[in-house]
Amino acid sequence: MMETINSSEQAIVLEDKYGAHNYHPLPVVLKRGEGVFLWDVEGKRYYDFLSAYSAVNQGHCHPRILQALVEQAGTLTLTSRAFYNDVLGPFEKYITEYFGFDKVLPMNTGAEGVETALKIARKWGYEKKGVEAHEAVIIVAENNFHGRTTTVISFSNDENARKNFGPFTPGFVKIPYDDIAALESALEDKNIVAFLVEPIQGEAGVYTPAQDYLRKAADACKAKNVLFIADEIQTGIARTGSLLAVCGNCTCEGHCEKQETYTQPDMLILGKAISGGFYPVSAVLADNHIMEVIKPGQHGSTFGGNPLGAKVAIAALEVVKDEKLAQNARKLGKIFRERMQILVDKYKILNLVRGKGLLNAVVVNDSEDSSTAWDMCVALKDNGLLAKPTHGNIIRFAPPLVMTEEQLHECCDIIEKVVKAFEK
Ligand code: IF1
Repeated sequence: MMETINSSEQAIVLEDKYGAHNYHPLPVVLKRGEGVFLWDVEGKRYYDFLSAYSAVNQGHCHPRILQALVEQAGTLTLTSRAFYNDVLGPFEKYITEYFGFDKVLPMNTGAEGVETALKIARKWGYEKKGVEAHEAVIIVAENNFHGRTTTVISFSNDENARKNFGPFTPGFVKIPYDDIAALESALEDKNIVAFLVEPIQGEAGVYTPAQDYLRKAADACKAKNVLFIADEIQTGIARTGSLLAVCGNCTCEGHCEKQETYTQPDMLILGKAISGGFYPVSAVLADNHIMEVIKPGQHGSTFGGNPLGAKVAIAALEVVKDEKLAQNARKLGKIFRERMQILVDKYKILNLVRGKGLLNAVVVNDSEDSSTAWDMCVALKDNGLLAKPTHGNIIRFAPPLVMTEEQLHECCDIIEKVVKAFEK
């Protein structure tokens, strides 16, 4: 029988006693979510400015996605891929047309999506590019975050994510982010099969590259017959003010402005908000000449492509288009950065604001190891807004994309009140 939680403190004690200590959460215990709001056990309401790391772009408990979940959950949840089901095919058609690719390989977590893309890239390298067996190399960016599996942390440079988890997977080379010359130099190696990159480095602190970086990177890869892989697990699904942070020719019916500097990746990795925070769904999309290297029995997972996740993902993606979330993210993101820039200019405690759409961060004017950013987030919590630092002195601000302009201004007022209180 599950213990009934009557206080936040009680929940924290249980997690501390019975749960692995693999996180250091902000001291708040949430019980309910709706749209941009969260409520704690005591009934206090908060604005959510993390969106479960951009997995709840559509807002908490979106009714349309909930309905899809409930209907399918009462019909058929899981068959495994040993058999067909009547939802996966329609989902695969819907998502490949939605993003403009021939095929999709459905998985569950983001890290599984990244691992899947790495395996496809290596196999493509051996079977299509003619790279020597076991010699394939994949280029990644310094300060990347692509998940927490052993292979993925093998190419991380975050010591906290790597320490004592070795031995690590070989076959990766790191280059500076947003540096085309470094990429072109690395591409000289004939064993390179792919370049895996985040269009904006989220966990590193919301680093937005030069406007033409992704286009030039894709062109450099193409020139060397190397796959350009975009990890849009955090930046995708309208978060940065367009359907994808990297792709300009998605089939979104003008949902987002097509810009010259964007380009279609060879492989696209999606996760998080692809299912609106209801159910783990990830996906790797690619055209036939790449995806055809995967033959029956060579890759998969028990839940990958299950009818429940597929139905939820269709509803979650429909909401993005029907509610024009990319356009709202673009509009509100601009207002947010303008409001934050006023604070940066006015208060010494803030160094800068950066981001795209509603994926933004402010850099606090204190050392990386100071507790200032954390303390500010605790103060924000006390004032009804939930956000969390990424690294050290950087606070990420990423509300659900369904926020209204009025709500955004109210949140900016809360942030200003806290920043002012921390001004020395
Ligand atoms: C945690 C942040 C971290 C991701 C990108 C793959 C994955 C993620 C670009 C893996 C996941 C999550 C993981 C979560 C905190 C959060 C995160 F960047 F979003 F803030 F850690 F860096 N590619 N990001 O952002 O997807 O396997 O988690 O579904 O691990 O603490 P996942």
